[in-house]
Amino acid sequence: MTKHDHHLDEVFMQRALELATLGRGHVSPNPLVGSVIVHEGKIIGEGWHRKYGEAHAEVNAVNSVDNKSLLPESTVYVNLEPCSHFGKTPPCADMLIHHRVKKVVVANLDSNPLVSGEGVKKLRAAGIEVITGILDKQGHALNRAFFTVMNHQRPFIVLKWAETADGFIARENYDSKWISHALSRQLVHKWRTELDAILVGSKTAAHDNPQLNVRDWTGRNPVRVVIDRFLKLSSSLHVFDGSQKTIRYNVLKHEEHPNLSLVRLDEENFLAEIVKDLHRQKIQSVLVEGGAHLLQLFIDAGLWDEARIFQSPRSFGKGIAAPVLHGVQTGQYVLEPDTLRVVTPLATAPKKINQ
Ligand code: AOF
Ligand code: ZN
Repeated sequence: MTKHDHHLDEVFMQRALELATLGRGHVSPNPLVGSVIVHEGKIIGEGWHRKYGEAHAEVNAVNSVDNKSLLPESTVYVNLEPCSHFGKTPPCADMLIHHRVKKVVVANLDSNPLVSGEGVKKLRAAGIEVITGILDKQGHALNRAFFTVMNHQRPFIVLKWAETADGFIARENYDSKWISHALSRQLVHKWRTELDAILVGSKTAAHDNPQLNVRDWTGRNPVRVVIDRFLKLSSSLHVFDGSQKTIRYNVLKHEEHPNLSLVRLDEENFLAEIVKDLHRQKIQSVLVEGGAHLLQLFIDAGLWDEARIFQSPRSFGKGIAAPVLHGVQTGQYVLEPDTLRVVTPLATAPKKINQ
């Protein structure tokens, strides 16, 4: 392969990754997958996995090609290895073999144990040339929630908070309003449309009475998750209004109401039990929105994959200290007048919950 071919492979894979992002907020717990079909250097088809339970990316890309007789001379770019299993849909590898495509270029192997390498094997056995690893880092970053679930059997955990310039997350009376500014708050609403669940502790639920829904962006609401060990929170709080799916974790009882499940868990290792239960409920990603104590519990347990910290120019002088976290800063964004820092854990592998 020439340097020029390799560069073109990257260009088309970049497009496949771009298409994949269009599924964000609609395909969980499936991965984000995009596909581009190229004939003699020209894109003749594109597709992405649009909705959980519906067609996979490659199927949509092939269906978008007008002249199917070009497929045996075409290359299919797809950021995830074509599947080899019968799930909600038949195997994509079989479909590509059926159309006798010439070549398949993949970013990442699918770590779903039902697939893991079998898709590529199937294609090669049918005489189709397969290249893997093109833009694999970008592909892995895009699907980091999916890969976390597959490799660690737990959701991808994002911690989020806003702190003052002097390091406080709230005033002494727990008032945490007026730290971050409008643009930062709007971004949080976008994240709520992208992540499956949003989790808060009982103090935050009681003091802020948050709605934990999406208002300043367009998209679906996340599942609300509230920790309320002894069921002491008032049922009149916004989070229990039944307006969107909500889970209330406690140590006392199980109960089902429309849009509201009370889930009883063992008190021992409560946090790990919560994370395990979210995994059982097929929640692929969770945004932990506070408060300080709960965020620190997640940090101390090593149960986090990314922290998104807004730093405001405001100062409180005194109050409740922001969580303490050691990690690597992987991004910094200016959201006038705030700054957003993205931090990931120092350890390369996130901790796994003991089964
Ligand atoms: C692909 N292309 O676009 C996606 C794939 O239940 P199903 O049939 O939707 O299968 C889900 C699994 O298929 C998912 O866990 C992952 O392993 C793979 N996703 N594969 O070839 C796609 N979304
Ligand atoms: Zn598939």
